[in-house]
Amino acid sequence: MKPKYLTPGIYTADPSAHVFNGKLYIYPSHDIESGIPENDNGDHFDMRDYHVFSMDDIEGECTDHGVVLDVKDIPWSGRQLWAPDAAHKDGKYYLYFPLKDQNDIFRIGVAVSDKPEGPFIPESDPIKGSHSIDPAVLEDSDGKYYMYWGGIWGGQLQRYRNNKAIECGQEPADNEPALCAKVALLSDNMLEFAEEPKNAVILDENGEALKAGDHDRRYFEGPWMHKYNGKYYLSYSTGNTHNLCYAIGDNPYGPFTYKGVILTPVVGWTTHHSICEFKGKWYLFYHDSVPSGGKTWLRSIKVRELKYNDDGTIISMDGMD
Ligand code: FUB
Repeated sequence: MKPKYLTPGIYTADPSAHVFNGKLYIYPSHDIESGIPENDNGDHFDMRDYHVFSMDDIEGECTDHGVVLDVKDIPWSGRQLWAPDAAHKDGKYYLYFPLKDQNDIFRIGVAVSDKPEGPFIPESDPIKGSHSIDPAVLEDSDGKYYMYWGGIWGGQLQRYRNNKAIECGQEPADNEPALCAKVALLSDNMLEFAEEPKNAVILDENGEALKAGDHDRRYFEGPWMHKYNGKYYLSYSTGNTHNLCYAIGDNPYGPFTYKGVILTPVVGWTTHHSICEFKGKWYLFYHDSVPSGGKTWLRSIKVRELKYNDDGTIISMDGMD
């Protein structure tokens, strides 16, 4: 299939795709023209609500289920609803979302619904111990759920070491190990971390942790975890070098060994994705800024097929296609 835009008429980004009850659901950010000038802090991404979309068939219509959560209904809200994800357990659906609190610190919140298409009712507080952005939840084959998250610069990950806020708030020096995506087991009720978050370490071909100066390969933001043939694929954006990359591990915590680029840069600064199997084929959901004429903060979600080589590596794709 050719890459296809999914939501004409509404700007959407950061698509998290899942199959629930045989149907494909997409949980994206909802981009708006905020009027805030572009900066490295991402202030121009001042999103205020979420819509959910669904598809019966990948070639068919993408239905907009309307606003499912509004920033004004979140008790602890400050500003900026960034990239969400969703999970299903025991008949309930959980929408996980990054949002700045009233002190302008990104936390991760959760909202609950009886239906995959929402609406979602937010919890009164963010997840205890959460920080930074871009939650992505894996439902593992053994019934455990793991959250992956974290984003550098505007996503504030550089302000923490070992889950504690630090004074300097910089990325490590170029020759030091890079910052990592975080991973934590979720509690049985899906509303908390069941453990202290750990680093999802990415190793190079020599078994060394990727260095902070390795901007073409190091983790920046937008993690996604999927399983293929029993292996754990951690995929992510390299941020300022704009690649979507991946690394493979043997368990949900890693370490993960760097394997390559899934998608070369798209039009627009950010690149953010999810990977989902639907009706026997694998798909990459992502976004670019082509329909808005290149405006970084007005993105549009897309889908294209993703294919593996026989050895389990992913066939790299051109973001400009
Ligand atoms: O959409 C706002 C932010 O831009 C996301 O949280 C990042 O992953 C990047 O796509």
